[in-house]
Amino acid sequence: MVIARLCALLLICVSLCTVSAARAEDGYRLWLRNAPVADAAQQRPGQVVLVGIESPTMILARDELSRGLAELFPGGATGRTTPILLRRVIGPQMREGAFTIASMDQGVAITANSDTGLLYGAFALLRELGQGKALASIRLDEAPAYDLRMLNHWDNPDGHVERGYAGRSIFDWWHLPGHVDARMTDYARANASIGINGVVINNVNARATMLEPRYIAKAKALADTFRPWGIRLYLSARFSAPRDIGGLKTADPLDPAVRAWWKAKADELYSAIPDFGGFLVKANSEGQPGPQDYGRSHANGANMLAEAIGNRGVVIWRAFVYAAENDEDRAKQAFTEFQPLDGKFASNVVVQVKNGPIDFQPREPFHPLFGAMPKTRLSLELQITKEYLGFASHLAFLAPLFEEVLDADTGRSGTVADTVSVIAGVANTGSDRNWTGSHFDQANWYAFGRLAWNPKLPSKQIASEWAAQTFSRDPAFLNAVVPMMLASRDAVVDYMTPLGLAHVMGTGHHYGPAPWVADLDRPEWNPVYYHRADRDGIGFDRTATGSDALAQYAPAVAKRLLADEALLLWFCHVPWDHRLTNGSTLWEELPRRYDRGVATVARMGTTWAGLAPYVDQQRHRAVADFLTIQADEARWWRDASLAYWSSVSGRALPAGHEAPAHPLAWYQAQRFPEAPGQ
Ligand code: BDP
Repeated sequence: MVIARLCALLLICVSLCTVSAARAEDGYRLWLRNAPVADAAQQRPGQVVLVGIESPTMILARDELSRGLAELFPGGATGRTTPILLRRVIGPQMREGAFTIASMDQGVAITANSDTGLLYGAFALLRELGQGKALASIRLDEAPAYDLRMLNHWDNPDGHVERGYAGRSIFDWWHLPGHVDARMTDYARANASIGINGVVINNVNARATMLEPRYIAKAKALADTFRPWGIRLYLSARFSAPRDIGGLKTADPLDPAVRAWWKAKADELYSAIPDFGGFLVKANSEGQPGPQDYGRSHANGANMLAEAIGNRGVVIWRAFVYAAENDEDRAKQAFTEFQPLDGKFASNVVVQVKNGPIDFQPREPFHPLFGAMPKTRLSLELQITKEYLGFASHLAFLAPLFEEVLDADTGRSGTVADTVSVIAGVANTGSDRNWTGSHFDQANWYAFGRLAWNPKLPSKQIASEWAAQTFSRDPAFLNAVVPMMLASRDAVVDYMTPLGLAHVMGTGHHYGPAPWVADLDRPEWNPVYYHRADRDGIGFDRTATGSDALAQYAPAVAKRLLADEALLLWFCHVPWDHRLTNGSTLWEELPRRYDRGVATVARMGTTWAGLAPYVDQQRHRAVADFLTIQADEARWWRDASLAYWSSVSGRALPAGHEAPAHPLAWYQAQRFPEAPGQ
């Protein structure tokens, strides 16, 4: 009887354990799962030994490594083991964060001349082992390509995340600073594991509240948590803060009282957060206040803040500007405004430029400012959150998009990657258990960090690293999932904005197709502004016969861009019968592209279904559900777009393409006031 009871108890325990093991695979651990390495023949890592003076960061590196190794090799360090040395050396000048990993007589040594170098080295070793590589074979010699690799959060103090598709803000503003959620440490750890070393914690559409003492105390609590992980905190600053919260009558950057106010504010910040990174500013853009409200230039505004910050940090000034009363092609305005200011910015100002000249579209040419401001430090701003690529439910691996812009030859001073000194990504994190709203969007956070560390990493390697650590390192799994990821962004381009189309998303929320919208106040808010489709043709003429935005690029580059059919309708207005290089007319090719996008998504669904044996049920199911949503929505995009192009061109769909499921009016009647992220 007693034995039977004991057995029953044991059974309950075992089943509880199994349930909790299954529950643990909810995505919270991101790519840091350290799933056990199967190969018992592997040389096992032994104890982790610190060589050098212990610092909080070095202790984190050691603990991280010890814990990670114990997870990867759960059998414990029995038999012959290899010690891991974390060696802090005084060595040749290396970029902060650089490290090497090599086998030595005493063991495998991670060597660096900075604390963060050791931390990054520790994570790198776990990353390599996590992909199933043998300890003895791991040799790395790495240095980050850029000093500043940062996330920009568009999080508001009320917890809402602008363009956030993963729940509420991860920052628990209300309970800070009294309570710092443990999640803040996990967040910092995840960032450190991929080399991110700066975070802007609030929205570029900033509230001045963030600069009030009450919020500075909250920011300080976060900065203290992030610091040992090598992460500095930055704030988005509202330009009118001296008026909004400072009691001044003006925010004119040349006014001595305004300058004194910012200087005092910077001092207040530095006394709370000694390593405060600096300000990020969106000025005179989309209704935000700025120096032009006082007839001053962007350089006047940026330099005033740069003076307040001094050599303690930087001012990151965004070039994302387009003005209400300006009828110049929106794609040209940032260049027109900023290029003449080259050489006029203080040395601690960084001008932050979005990857393309419009706004984070599925495909854009690179921004012409890259390479055109040689005397100014530039930051490349990428959007990790998928505002224009189907939110969290569409699987789109963004490394190929990021790679495309980083590798673009500016024709002036190398590639885009060569011309920038900072990389920033608009974060996709939120309060959802899996951090990013969908499991595959974790890959975009990961890819961003890896590319900011090394812009030359191929997308394929990044996909493989991520998938191996996040799901399974089985080659059969990787051989299927990596190509699926690599094709996913092009699929979105195909079913949303093929052949250079842009900004045809639903008004405000940017969810779903709405190329027909033509009734918004400002011309450039309307999709019709971007595609200019009518009975005769489609596309935005940005050649010399049109807005001549092409002339903002180096001549050889302009020629190349013009010849690129993937950007045809971005640069040219062409007749529907325009012949493409493959011999088809544009009208024949358009439906083919939409169909191709829809078909790729369907294949992704099939591929994923076949991968069930490699992935825990919970995550497999979640991804499968989203792929079904994506398949429906890809079809919706295709149908709505084709129905509309058909109506403006007055042409029937070419033979061989299925008719849209509904008449155009049905698509036009859809409303989504509750769509997230607005
Ligand atoms: C646009 C977003 C808007 C942002 C803006 C920006 O729709 O929410 O505030 O970019 O980058 O794409 O400032």
